[in-house]
Amino acid sequence: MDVKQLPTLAVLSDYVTVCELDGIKVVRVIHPKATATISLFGAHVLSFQPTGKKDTIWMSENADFGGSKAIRGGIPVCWPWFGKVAEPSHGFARTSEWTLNEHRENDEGVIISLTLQDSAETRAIWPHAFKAELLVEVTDTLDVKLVSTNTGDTPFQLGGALHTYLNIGDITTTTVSSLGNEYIEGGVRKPSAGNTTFDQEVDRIYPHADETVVVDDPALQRRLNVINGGNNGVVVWNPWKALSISMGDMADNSYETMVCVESAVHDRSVTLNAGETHTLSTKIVSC
Ligand code: TA6
Repeated sequence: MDVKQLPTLAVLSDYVTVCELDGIKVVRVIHPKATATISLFGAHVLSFQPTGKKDTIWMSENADFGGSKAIRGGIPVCWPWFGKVAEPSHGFARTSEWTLNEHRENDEGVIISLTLQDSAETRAIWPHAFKAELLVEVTDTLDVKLVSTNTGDTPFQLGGALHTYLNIGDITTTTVSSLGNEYIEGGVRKPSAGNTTFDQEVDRIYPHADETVVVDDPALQRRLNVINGGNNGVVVWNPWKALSISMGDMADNSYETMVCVESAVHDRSVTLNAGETHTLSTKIVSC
């Protein structure tokens, strides 16, 4: 996506504008350190490119930006749960309209804050009072923090994921490592050597991954360090060929250039008492 070509709706500062992309509003950051776009629909980071380097984030060429369906690619905010444990799958945050709360900037970069609060619509799906804030720091690295607060007076259980789609040169030569000695696949725990390569669909939760997970991508001649916090697992996903073909919003061969490395609370195991806050984070460093 050429972010510079998107039609401008409002200029907020030297580095930040609001633009239009099909049916959605997008915060666009063009800063000497990096460019990025973040959709208000879903608080979804759509793109991030450090200056002089290749795109860090993968976006499907067939992604739907109509504003009713979750966007394929970028960093979907799966919240307040991860996966299919309830409806909708991966929670309602990624298909909700968020509010642009604040933007701050200096020579080092830009911070964008987006918020979502409970409403009649969210309470019909999940009967809790909350505030969620997504803080996106755009500098020569991308730092995303999802801050969840219980604004009600009864506890709730929380899960979720920052479901990052990383842009890679070739899945068949990519290695993801520092993943710990075990993974969960289809509900079954299996031993792990701590790294994985790809020659078929991979959809795994690594509950003992290191804080920094490493993605080696010889085809693009780079390494991505993914530094996670507030999580109890790292999800690694590549849909491979058959699943890509079955998904209308992915091109048939697009699995070849993406891998998801997700900072996740995979099992709704965070208890948030009244007034408490939890932060889930991921930071991506391109080396
Ligand atoms: O994070 C991996 C996963 O949960 C997979 O099981 C796969 O279905 C993927 O997310 C995408 O989910 P989505 O609902 O966006 O199609």
